[in-house]
Amino acid sequence: MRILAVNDISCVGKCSLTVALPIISACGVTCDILPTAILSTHTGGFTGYTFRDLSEDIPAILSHWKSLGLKYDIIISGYLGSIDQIGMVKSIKDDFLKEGGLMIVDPVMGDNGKLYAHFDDKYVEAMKGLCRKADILVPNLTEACYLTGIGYEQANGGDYAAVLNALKALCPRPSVTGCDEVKSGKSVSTVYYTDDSGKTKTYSTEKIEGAFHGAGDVYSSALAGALARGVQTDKAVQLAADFTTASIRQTKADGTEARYGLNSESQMLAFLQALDKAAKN
Ligand code: PXL
Repeated sequence: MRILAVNDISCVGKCSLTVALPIISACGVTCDILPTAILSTHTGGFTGYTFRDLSEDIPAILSHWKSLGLKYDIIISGYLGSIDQIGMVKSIKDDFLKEGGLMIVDPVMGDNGKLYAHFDDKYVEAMKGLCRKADILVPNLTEACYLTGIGYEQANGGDYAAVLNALKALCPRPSVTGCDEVKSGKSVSTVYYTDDSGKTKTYSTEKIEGAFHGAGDVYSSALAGALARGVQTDKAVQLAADFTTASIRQTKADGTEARYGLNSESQMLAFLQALDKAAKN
């Protein structure tokens, strides 16, 4: 099994490739990387960060890879620095995904109802085009709202199944993470997802108060690693959600500033043991 992770390198503030590479590799799966940009920190909660867009390097990297005949079982895309890069990822799927392979798109654009710095409505429109090429879509609630045109205030605490259904216009197997079941009075955070037969399902974990940066990256990386190990979607979602929640709990217990990312390292062994039990290969 070979995965390609297309995402940025934020040198500090664990997210993107500094999360995807260790988690996917620890799952026992080869993880090649295509960095989209290099930043001194990610853009959420820091000011004065550096940002080097790597778009100019990507065509030469890809043509070298073509000469090597590289093909991937899974391609997972995350933070893309520009609309041009969205176009590049679409052709990366066409050129490098094996027949029958999985394209996982994490449409990284925002959180807590707002777009991240550098993104606007034009970017959202372009991202919809990439989502149409995804086999599996893993937005958080904010991103799902931007992709469907459903207002965040309306969706938050409301009918999450409706948001998931609206995403099906873009991709056959969408999911939505970070759905807080506030109105039902339960203190849980739920993933709404589509199982292998196309049915809508949910999986809930303890809701831990606070906004934790990089949680989406931990979730999507663990999900990709578990799917690569042959785990069915239901179990892969559970493993990824449990690992993410355990990492958030650890971060809160450590008192680490949320912008520095999740302390998932100490939760990795338990995740891998659970994965090993569930995995077929
Ligand atoms: O984790 C999402 C993310 C990834 N990469 C960069 C970001 C963010 C969120 O702010 O800024 C560069």
